[in-house]
Amino acid sequence: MINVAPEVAEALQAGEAVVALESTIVSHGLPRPQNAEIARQIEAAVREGGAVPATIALVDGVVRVGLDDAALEAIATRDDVVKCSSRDLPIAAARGATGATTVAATAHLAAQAGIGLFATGGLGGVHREAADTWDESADLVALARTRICVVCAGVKSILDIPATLERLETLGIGVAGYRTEQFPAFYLTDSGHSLPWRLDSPQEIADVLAQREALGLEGSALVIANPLPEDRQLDPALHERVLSESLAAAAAEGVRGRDVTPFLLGRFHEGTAGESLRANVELVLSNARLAGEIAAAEASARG
Ligand code: PSU
Ligand code: MN
Repeated sequence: MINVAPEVAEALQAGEAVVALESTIVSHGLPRPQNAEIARQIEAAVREGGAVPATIALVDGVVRVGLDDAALEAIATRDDVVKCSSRDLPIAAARGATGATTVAATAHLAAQAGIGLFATGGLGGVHREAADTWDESADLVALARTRICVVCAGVKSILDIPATLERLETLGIGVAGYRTEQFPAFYLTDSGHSLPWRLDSPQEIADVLAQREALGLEGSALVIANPLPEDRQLDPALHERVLSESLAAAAAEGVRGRDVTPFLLGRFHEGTAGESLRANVELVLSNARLAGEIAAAEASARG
């Protein structure tokens, strides 16, 4: 039921480096019409890192691991693309729907296909009103039970970051900063929260992944938090202003469930005159390249 693109299947067969990419960021996280071109740039960044990209999505009811140009274009432009978390996949597939996969769904499908590395922008997590709404992303529980290493710029700054860090700890999900002790906040370099571990090279991360297998802990994810350099982050004052306006708008309009994250990201793209988009693209490209490098380091260790 999972259709793996020939280039991806060959690389996996040969033990070569492969990196999974999610598609919700393309369909719901990035504005049109730039999203299709950015999706291609993300794939190119994985190749620069030394790996084969495998963007994952549901196309007309079939899970595709590795998209051709037509499928990527469909995800970026079609109006009937459903945001699919893990729980949505069987229903959407049975209906023949076209769906974009979130971090939760992509991590699951990547692991099913035998892919160990995954790059995205920012993970989902605990929302700021979670004490009242119980809104916590399914990304967290999915990562607690999936053999994957995900490279991201932390969790989205629209979230309750300290609560999310606590949940990552409770769920047994490893978190390490890449060349930093500070947890990034997506658009921002530093969330103000420190991390228990720092890793400084793709090789060091590959060593950790080998130990995860050796210790029988491969059933859970390792999160590599890769921040934007400080001079490339979104201006923190602008961030603060747009964030409070966006949260107020979401509350006023009664936005709920899976619409919350796309709504807030969309407000950012509109409210920062392109600055949040610039930062978002830069951080995703950086994560994709690093994930490619880690996958390549793992592949060369396999021989
Ligand atoms: N990171 C981005 N852009 C996005 C997302 C993450 O840079 O659009 C998406 C991911 O697919 C993530 C989802 O899994 O948002 C989280 O949504 P929710 O909070 O509804 O679980
Ligand atoms: Mn939610």
